[in-house]
Amino acid sequence: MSSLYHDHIQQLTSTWSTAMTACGFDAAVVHAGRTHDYFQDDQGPRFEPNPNLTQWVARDFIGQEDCLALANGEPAKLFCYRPVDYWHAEAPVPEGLATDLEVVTYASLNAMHTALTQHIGQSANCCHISPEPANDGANWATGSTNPDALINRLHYQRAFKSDFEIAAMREASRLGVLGHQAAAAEFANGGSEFSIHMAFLAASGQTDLDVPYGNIVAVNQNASVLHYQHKDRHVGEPLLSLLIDAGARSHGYASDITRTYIHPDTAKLGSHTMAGATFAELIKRMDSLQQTLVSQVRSNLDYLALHTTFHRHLAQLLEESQLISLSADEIFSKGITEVFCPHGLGHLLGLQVHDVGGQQINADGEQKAPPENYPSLRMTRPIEERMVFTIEPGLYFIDSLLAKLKAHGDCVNWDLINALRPFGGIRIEDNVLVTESGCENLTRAAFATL
Ligand SMILES: [Mn+2]
Repeated sequence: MSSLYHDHIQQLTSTWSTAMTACGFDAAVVHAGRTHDYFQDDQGPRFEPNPNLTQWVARDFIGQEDCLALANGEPAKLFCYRPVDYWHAEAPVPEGLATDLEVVTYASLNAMHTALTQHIGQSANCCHISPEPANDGANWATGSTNPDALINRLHYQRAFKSDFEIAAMREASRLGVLGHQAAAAEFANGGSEFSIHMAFLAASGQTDLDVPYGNIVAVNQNASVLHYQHKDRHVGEPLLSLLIDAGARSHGYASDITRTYIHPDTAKLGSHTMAGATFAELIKRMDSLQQTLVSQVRSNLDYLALHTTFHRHLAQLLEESQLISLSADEIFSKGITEVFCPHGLGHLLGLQVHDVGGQQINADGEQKAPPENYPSLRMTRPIEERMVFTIEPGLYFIDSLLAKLKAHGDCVNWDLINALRPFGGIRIEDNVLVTESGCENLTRAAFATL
């Protein structure tokens, strides 16, 4: 990992230099940001450092507000604020890393800013990238703050992963899959959303503060809520289905994985047996549909085209499963598939779970909005080598959206839809790396080896 990290730093140095030069800067100060307490409280949310800094140095190592990096054409120099602190333990240096950056620690912010100011003094035009307002009183904060031209270039480049980043994302996938396997076993065992969540955390080696996004652990009809956030302590009766969307992190890089299961006992439940068999079949069909879409991923393909292909396949599934008694072409052209899946096919993945730049079509910052009928699509730019993104088709029975189908009259099989509502919905989500010849499915590779 350390030689990959070395190469990553070399590439990052070059990418940042090119971007800074293009925008007329010869240096940039990157600020981790600060923690902010809750209203009238001395407690606050977890500290989430500026990802522009995390790209240089592993998130666990930053660990602390107010760290800074100076990028000026050489490997960034890291200024670490490490006050004498008997309340907290010092952030650990991640194994095999942090040797390629010059790291200097300071016990006081004043001393750190003085040293930084001296370094900046050698630059003619320095900007800074910080989550904090420009006028926060820090004496290093001179020049432009978060200049659009530079941020656009950096965000655009973030989509192309270095070998180090890919290795980190493979590890994040492995950890996430360990969690998913334990969660599936806990569900089969009759666990509640809460105990499934805890099983995921334990097996993936994470606390609730480590996960890249809040776990979605949705049993039965809760799976119809796209970002369902609760963790019910009670076991739903009867236990029918589980949709779990949960990931892990390695060196700050995320995995984002979703699986849907039917409970093995559903077949024994008189009233839900028929619908259970149909739902199990729909899961199988969605899983194979998802793999068909992944197999089409290659550079130069438009992600929007793949999203549209998904809706065509979904229309076919709605016809063949007799949920809608129209031809697949009619289902597609009437926009009926959007009722069953209102979210986009996927998004860029990296330091942030919905990583930046998905709708940015060039380094200058030009944006491509999603089409009107797919407003939630986060990824509109063409697919290119070294991108990592998700492919996550869904099929849900969402009451508020199903109500729109009333306008379509007789073609809707309400008996079947009503029987399937208690199962919530289906989402199958993998993380895909675009390669020279096609793509590599990081998630399925991890499932296959564990
Ligand atoms: Mn996702």
